[in-house]
Amino acid sequence: MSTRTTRCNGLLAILRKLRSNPDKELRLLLLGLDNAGKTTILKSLASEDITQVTPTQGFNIKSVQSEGFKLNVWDIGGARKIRPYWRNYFENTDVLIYVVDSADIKRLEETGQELSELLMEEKLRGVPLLVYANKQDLGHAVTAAEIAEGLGLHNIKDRDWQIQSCIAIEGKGVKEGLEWACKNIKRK
Ligand code: G3D
Ligand code: MG
Repeated sequence: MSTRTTRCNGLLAILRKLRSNPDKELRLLLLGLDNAGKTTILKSLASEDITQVTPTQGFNIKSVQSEGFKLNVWDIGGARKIRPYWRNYFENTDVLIYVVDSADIKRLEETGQELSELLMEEKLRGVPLLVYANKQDLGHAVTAAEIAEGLGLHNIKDRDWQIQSCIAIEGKGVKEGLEWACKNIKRK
């Protein structure tokens, strides 16, 4: 367990070091379909560093706070009627992190549809997009390039985007994605 903790703390430390403006809180949205791997990524980021996790009642939105950071996490897909509520969490987002289960080809179209709807949100306009092609350890996973193709990422012209393959359960690739994210946060 202790090696895991060390690595985890390392990730937050990287974020702290890389953010362009130490005085400004960094706001990240961590989204994707259920089962994509968001909670696993969140855990590897945060470990015991997290000061506050607030589940928002009825909406399953988790707000996680750590020194200088705020992460909002929820499962997208389904429950159309609660969607307007999400917009409250879009404000001032620095990076949108979108997690895809690369081994779940059946839901690739669904996750792509959800992503394109997010990208049309006015409040998320121009916000850099990091896509994690997660679960690369699974034999039937498709590559990050195939995920990018399936999601139509190459058609995105209104923001910076990046696809990063990762294995969240092993912590592989997570850091590389965050490094990209930090470099691409816009100074406001
Ligand atoms: P979510 O928060 O997006 O819904 P979770 O997703 O983080 O809860 O992960 C869903 C399941 O996928 C979990 O399995 C988790 O262990 C698994 N998972 C996450 N990342 C990876 C990965 O990189 N590789 C593999 N093989 N599995 C992964 P359980 O069985 O706990 O539901
Ligand atoms: Mg979860």
